[in-house]
Amino acid sequence: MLTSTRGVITFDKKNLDDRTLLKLYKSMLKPRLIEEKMLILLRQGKISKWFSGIGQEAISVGVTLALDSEEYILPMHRNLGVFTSRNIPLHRLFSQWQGKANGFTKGRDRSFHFGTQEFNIVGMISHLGPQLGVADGIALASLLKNKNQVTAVFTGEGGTSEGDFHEALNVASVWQLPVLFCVENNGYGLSTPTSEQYRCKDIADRGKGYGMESFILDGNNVVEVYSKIKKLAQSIRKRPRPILVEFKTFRMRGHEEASGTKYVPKALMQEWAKKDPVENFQAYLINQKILTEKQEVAIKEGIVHEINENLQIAFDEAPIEADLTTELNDVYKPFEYKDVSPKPKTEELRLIDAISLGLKQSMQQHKDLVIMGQDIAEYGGVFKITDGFVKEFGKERVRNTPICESAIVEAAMGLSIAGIKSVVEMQFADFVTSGFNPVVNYLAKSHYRWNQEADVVLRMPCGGGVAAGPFHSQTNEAWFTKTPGLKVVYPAFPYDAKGLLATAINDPNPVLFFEHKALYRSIRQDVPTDYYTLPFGKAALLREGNDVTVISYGAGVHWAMETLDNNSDINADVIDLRTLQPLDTEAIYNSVRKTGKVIILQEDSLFGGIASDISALIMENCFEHLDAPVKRVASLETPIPFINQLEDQYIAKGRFEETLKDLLSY
Ligand SMILES: Cc1ncc(C[n+]2csc(CCOP(=O)(O)OP(=O)(O)O)c2C)c(N)n1
Ligand SMILES: [Mg+2]
Repeated sequence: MLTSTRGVITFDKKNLDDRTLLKLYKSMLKPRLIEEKMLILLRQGKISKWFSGIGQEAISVGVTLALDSEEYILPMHRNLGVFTSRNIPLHRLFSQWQGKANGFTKGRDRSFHFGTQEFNIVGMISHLGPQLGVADGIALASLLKNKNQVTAVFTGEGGTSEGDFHEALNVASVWQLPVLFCVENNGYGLSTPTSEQYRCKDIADRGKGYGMESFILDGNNVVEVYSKIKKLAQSIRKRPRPILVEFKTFRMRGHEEASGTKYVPKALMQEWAKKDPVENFQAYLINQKILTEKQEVAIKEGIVHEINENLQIAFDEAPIEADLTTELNDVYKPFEYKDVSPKPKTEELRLIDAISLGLKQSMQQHKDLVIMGQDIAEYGGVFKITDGFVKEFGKERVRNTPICESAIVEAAMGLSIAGIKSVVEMQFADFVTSGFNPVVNYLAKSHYRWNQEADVVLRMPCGGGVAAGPFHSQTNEAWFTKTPGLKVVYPAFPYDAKGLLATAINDPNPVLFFEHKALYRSIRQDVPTDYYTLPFGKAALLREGNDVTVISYGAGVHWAMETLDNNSDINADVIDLRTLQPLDTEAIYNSVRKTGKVIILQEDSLFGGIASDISALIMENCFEHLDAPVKRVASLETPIPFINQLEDQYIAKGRFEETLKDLLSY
């Protein structure tokens, strides 16, 4: 109902000209009218779900128009106005919501869960908070490339309770990143009112708590939003730093349309209805004679026409056909492996030195590669892998991080969005749990969802045998091998580690690179001194024999070799997998078809580990060649204990020899 001429919001247009004011108005009207149409289509069963931003348009529109179009915006589910203000052709939005090919996700993700580099928009994932850290990464890229750009990221007040919010604010503040944190406080998070969400007066206060400036704006006043954000953005471009803005507003409809608003007090709804951002601004423009009733009708008709025309295009578009090859091919970004052969000159290196040298040479190869991690700069990392790196590459590229695993993984994603490769050192692989969500949901799914690579390597110092207890000894590769979209590398030797790390960094996909702590200083090998690469998905056949196939990776490879050294009568093929995803199934099958017996040795506890999947694959693909059941040897189904005698009992190593002999006597 856009006919009222009396408003309750006071607009102070300051030096804004009429053209700008009209643009603000039209830009708010468009998402409003699209939404009104969507509500009709929803009732007709033509779209499946709708998250309404009615009543909050001034925020999306004001912020978007205040920024330059090359500046990234990371919107939420109520920010249709961000998309329309960036002038995305409407039929593409409609196709997106109908799961069609002209959308942005090939039908793979719904509603506003998409990004588009073409329009510098990075949409949310359902988990709400992660994009706050992603914004940090994009802003860091802006800083490193001296672009003087602002990155704006949105969250609801509900999302501010998530750890991601706090980590992202902290990192942005410590690193003085040019991020505009936009909190839309609309009174509710699903059915939860603010009184049950947080206990400070204003969320803006939280910005202060993290050492950044913060402001409170009337989120229903588009002139206030636009003018203030424009000023803040200019200021941030000049002097990069994060700023938090809390927009006071209200959610006028249900969380999503099906869930209703029964729990919202009527009086509150009525009070906020009077503050409708579109109606109030329209009344103001008409009162000020900036907009005539006739113009208003024409503007509205124009937008309705555009909506209908574009809807028709989207409805006419053929539905997506499920194509298996396309689906499987899009999980990873295609990567053309470039072989750099090792040169003859070698030096004897421990595993730790090989990784350190490999990382250093990749820093030299990729001039903008950034590494991030706790204590990795001057201190050199807890294992000293990055010792001396700051001196050679500087603190901009070798970044100490606060203890914020989530935000740092997210920041790495943001760097990738902005075209910068990164390596993140988990201090211990165990601590990846604190950044688990962005790894398995953001990095892993990004290319499949919207064609955006996550060019990130996570270094994972892992493994037992070091008497370090349940939280410094785990080997948690199975959490990641089961997640499509991630690659998993697990070398057992210095030579492999160096070449595979180079490839992991060259590969634009997210790679988890496992480094066994017990091997760091115990395994030595002659390693080519210069830079070289090794391919993923190629296992190493370490020994050849016809009695049995032994399959392992990481420390397990060394346990198996030791056992075979002590049993020279056993002739075994020994396969070191080297990478678990991709997995060299050909090497496995070829060997099993030859020997007919196979034992898989894994350091992790048994159930759900990769040994189980390898066993299943062998059963399915080599059944006729098997002379005995496939054997798995793994650690106990307990957490990994601290004291040596318990750890020795826990670890698979002690059970390998006996099981191998059982198998051979089958
Ligand atoms: C990690 C996570 N927990 C819960 C949800 C379910 N959920 C989706 S939106 C939402 C409410 C969000 O509230 P707020 O951040 O205030 O945004 P608003 O919907 O009010 O715009 C909830 C609980 C989710 N998507 N992700
Ligand atoms: Mg909310």
